[in-house]
Amino acid sequence: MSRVLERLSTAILEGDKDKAARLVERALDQGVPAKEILDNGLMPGMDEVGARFRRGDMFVPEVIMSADAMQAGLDLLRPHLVAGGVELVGKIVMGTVKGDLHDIGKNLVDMMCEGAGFEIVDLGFNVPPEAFVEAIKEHKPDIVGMSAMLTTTMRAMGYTIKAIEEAGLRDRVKIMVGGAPVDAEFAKRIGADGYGSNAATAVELAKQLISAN
Ligand code: B1M
Repeated sequence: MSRVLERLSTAILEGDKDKAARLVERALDQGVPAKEILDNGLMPGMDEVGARFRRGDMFVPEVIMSADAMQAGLDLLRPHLVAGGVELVGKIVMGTVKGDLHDIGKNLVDMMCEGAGFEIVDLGFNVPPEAFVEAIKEHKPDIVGMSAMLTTTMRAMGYTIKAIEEAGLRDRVKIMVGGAPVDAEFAKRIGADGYGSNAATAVELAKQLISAN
C-alpha cells in the first residue's frame, strides 16, 4: 500500500476529517485512481474501526468521527466514481431501512450505481416501509434498494417488501438488498429479487435486474 493510502487509513481510524480530506486530495493529485483510494485507503481504515468497535476498544462517539472522516473522503471521490455522460439505464429508489442509521455503505452503493448510469432517488436512513411505498408511487423506479447493517433491523426489509406487496406494487419493481448482516439466503427468504455483497456487486445486480425486466 502506498504511504499516502496508509496515512489515509490512519486518518479514518483517528476520525480526523480534515486530514482524511487532505490525503484523499493528495492521492488524487498523485494520480492514484479513485477506486484504489477507496479500496486501499478508506475501506481498510473503516474495517479496523469495525474490528476495534466490536472488541470494545472504540466507542460510539469515536466511530461517529471515523464515519464523518470516511464520508468526507467519499464526497471528494464522488465526482471520480460518478463519471459524467453515462447513458441512463434505469431508476433506483434507495434507502436504509427503519430503525437503522448506517448510511455510508448505502451512499457508496448510490455512487457506484450512479456511475454506472442509474438515476438514484435516495430516501436516506431510518426509512419506514410506508415511505418506500410512497416513493414507488411518486418516482416509479425500476428497482428498490434497501440497506441494513444491524441484525435487529434486517427484518424491516421483509416488512417493507410486505408493505410493497400490500400496496399492489410488487410486480412494478425489482427489489435488491444488502448490508453486513444480509446474505443471499436471507434475501431469497424475504422475497427480494437479489442480494449485493458490496457496492460493485450491487451495480452488477442492478444491471441484471434491469435486463431481466
Ligand atoms: Co454501527 N454497528 N452501530 N455505527 N457500525 C456496526 C454495523 C457493527 C457491525 C459494529 C460491530 O459491532 N463491530 C454493529 C452491528 C452488530 C449487529 O447488528 N450484528 C453496530 C452496532 C451494534 C451499532 C449500534 C447499535 C451501537 C450502539 O449504539 N451501541 C448503533 C446502532 C444505531 C442504529 O443504526 N440504530 C450503531 C451506530 C453507528 C454509528 C452511528 C456510530 C456509525 C454509522 C454512521 C453512518 O453510517 N453515518 C456506525 C458505524 C460507522 C459502524 C461500522 C463501524 C462501519 C459501518 C460502515 O460504514 N462501513 C460497523 C462495523 C463494520 O461494518 N465493520 C458498525 C463501511 C461501509 C462502506 O461498508 O456499510 O458494510 P458497509 O456497506 C457495504 C456493504 O455492506 C454493501 O455495500 C457497501 C459498500 O461496499 N451494502 C449494500 C450496504 N448496503 C447495501 C445495499 C445493497 C447492496 C449492497 O443493495 C441495495
